[in-house]
Amino acid sequence: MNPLPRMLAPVDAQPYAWPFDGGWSAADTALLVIDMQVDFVGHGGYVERMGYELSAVRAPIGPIQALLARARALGLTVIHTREGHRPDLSDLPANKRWRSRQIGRDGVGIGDAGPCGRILVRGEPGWQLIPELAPQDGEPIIDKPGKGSFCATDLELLLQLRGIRKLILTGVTTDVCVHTTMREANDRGYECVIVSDATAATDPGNHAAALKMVTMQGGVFGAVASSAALLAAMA
Ligand code: C5J
Repeated sequence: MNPLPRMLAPVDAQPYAWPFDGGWSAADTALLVIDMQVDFVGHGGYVERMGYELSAVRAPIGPIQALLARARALGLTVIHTREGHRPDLSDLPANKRWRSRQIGRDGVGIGDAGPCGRILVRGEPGWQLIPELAPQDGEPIIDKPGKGSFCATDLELLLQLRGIRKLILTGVTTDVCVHTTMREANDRGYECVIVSDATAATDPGNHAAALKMVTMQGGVFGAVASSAALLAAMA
């Protein structure tokens, strides 16, 4: 018989100590690392081509590394996601494509060629996860065509089969893919905590607003905690 998993301490979070019922463990919790791809945080990638400063979106790399090390040591499920499309773009909705071409210097958008290959196309250099946060053997990678990690993927099935009910959210961008995933997860009944310094947006104001939104209405989408608070609870 497997020994019972060690219960971890509640996390100092806002607007309530996470999780609300006090207990979490390596057996019922997964660490999600969302879209830490060259196109979002690397030189020559999609975000840089749109004209954004990379320092904001690269800031979570260190905190995510620290969380990954601790989560792996404790045996938590670690799941990585990648936003991207089939090379024939048959899973790229027209609305997503044309809007992505409106910003940036030259009208180049998702599916078009850039310095890191075709933007957000599976298999291209820009679509790869950054080496600093490379998945370890056995860690699932979810390939998603949308902003949310549950849309048109098998993420929910993987979580259900592992008995996971709680999610720690990290990655980029706070206001787009991380928030969409958190909202999707919350509607499916998962207990979520978003890590304030292990997430980032292209616009720091949007990052702050996205975190604030989580805390309204008593924690309408879950809770917000720092990586230090999570690491303390996992010590
Ligand atoms: C965006 C993402 N921002 N991963 N994708 O288009 O947040």
